[in-house]
Amino acid sequence: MENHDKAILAASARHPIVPLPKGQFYNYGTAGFRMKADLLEGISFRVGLLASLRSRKLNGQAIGVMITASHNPAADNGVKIVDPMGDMLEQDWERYATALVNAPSDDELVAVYNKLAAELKIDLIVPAKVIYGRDTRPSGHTLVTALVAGLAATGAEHVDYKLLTTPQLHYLVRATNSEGTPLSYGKVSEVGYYEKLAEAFVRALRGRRIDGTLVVDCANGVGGPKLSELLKYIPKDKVNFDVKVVNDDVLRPEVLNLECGADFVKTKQRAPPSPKQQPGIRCCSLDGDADRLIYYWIDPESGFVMLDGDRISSLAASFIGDLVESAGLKNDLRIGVVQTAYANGASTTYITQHLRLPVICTPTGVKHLHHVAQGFDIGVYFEANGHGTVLFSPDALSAFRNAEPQSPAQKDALDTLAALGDLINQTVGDAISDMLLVEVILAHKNWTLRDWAMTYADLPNRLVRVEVGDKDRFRTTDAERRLLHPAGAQDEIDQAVKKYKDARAFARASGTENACRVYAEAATRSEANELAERVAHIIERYGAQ
Ligand code: G16
Repeated sequence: MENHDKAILAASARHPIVPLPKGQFYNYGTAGFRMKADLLEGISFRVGLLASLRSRKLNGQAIGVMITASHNPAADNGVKIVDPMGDMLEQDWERYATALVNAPSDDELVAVYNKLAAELKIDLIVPAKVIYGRDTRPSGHTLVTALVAGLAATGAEHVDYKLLTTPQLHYLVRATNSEGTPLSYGKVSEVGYYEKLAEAFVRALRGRRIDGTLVVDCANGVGGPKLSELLKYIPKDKVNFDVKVVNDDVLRPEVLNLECGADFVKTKQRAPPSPKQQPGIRCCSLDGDADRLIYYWIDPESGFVMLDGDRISSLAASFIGDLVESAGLKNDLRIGVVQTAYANGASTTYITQHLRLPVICTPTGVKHLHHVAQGFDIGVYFEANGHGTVLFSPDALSAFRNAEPQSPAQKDALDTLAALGDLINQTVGDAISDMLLVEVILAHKNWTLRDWAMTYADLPNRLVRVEVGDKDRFRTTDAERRLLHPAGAQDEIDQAVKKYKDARAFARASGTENACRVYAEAATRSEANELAERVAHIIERYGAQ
């Protein structure tokens, strides 16, 4: 067995872990390790050790590491691991990551590393390969240096893809591991990603026109330059795609996600103040690492109107459901929708009663939704915050390609479905790919955003962030819809909800910030606001105990 002990000890001393107060631990959460960037150097080093182990355990398949804090403020950063098919790290391994990162000294770190290798029967001689990228946060440089030190100490081959959106890294991991196989996911390069999306976009449009200008707010994050790059690959002679990229300043780190981006739009329920948009213009916002997408426009009569992840989900499910029917595959393929507790009740009713599709609710975090969506032939999953995608099973993809069309209409539907299979990122929610999908659907339906918004009326809702001493005291059950701890809090929430018509509320600990989140919906806006405030006070009170 190869011994990495000396190299790990030496490198760990250069990238030490910051000790936490007694009784507190680092935790591999919803989106990996995410916190203030100055706590992350030692963690990034240790994630390098874990990624090497994971690659070796999987016979040298490439593992991805993404350095990003996505929608969080500029001072935060994060490190998360991507599995070989481009999906999130297998859940069991989150525990191993947590164990390595919390080892209290360099010696104990080496002991945990060797213990994991022995317990998991990992041959440390097998080659390991890790590929990585980062968003535009300046702290990313230090974290990459620490990560590389961890990879070098364990003798892992590593490839630096530099600045990437999170979904681009997921794409590259899958492309790397499928290269040269019949299931090749695309060329192993950033250019390969653009070429694949641009080609599938043209094919999916099938000559339809895209109306008007689309303004894309890029949260001053990595999505800005990457979207501008993608647009170069969309042939102007074939597609009239008029995109105005805004909030794409990646030179001033402090403006990242500041008063712009998908999280701002969703939580504040208003358009970014800058640049000011003209009424009627079709707009959308990405988040800091371009994995979330929210559409909106300023209506001359009703003001700001938002089309969030639930809307994208129901739009995609209805369009793909119709295509499957036209393609004559309705009885062969099971379509389902996956949501979280944040899904607007009106969207769930629309999907189950109008589209007549099954809906499954999971805890927050795309890793949960992704897993459940894989149980369908066509699994549509989106969080209300705009994070999601559509997964096609191998059977579905082969049916799109190989079914014998009985009419030109069937052929058209099959060809469109096959194009969607390439357009939609199959590894993870991808704001840029999802945006192209929405544009394709609107063009096919010849719809404006107003037509899209008319499909159902959202229940008024409100999201509130509540600062608490220790968010981990708040534990939930029933897909995060009910609090188990602290005792008594859920009873008080139930009492508050009873006071309002058609109301629902829940509270949960954030997986990405040290805070709790409260969601409330009710028959009117003022009632939704009032209920959210009441529940927030309950949480504040229990949080202070
Ligand atoms: C991450 C996850 C999302 C999840 C979000 C929840 O988003 O990838 O699936 O919805 O965290 O955050 P919280 O637990 O704080 O409510 P992102 O875009 O920040 O990576």
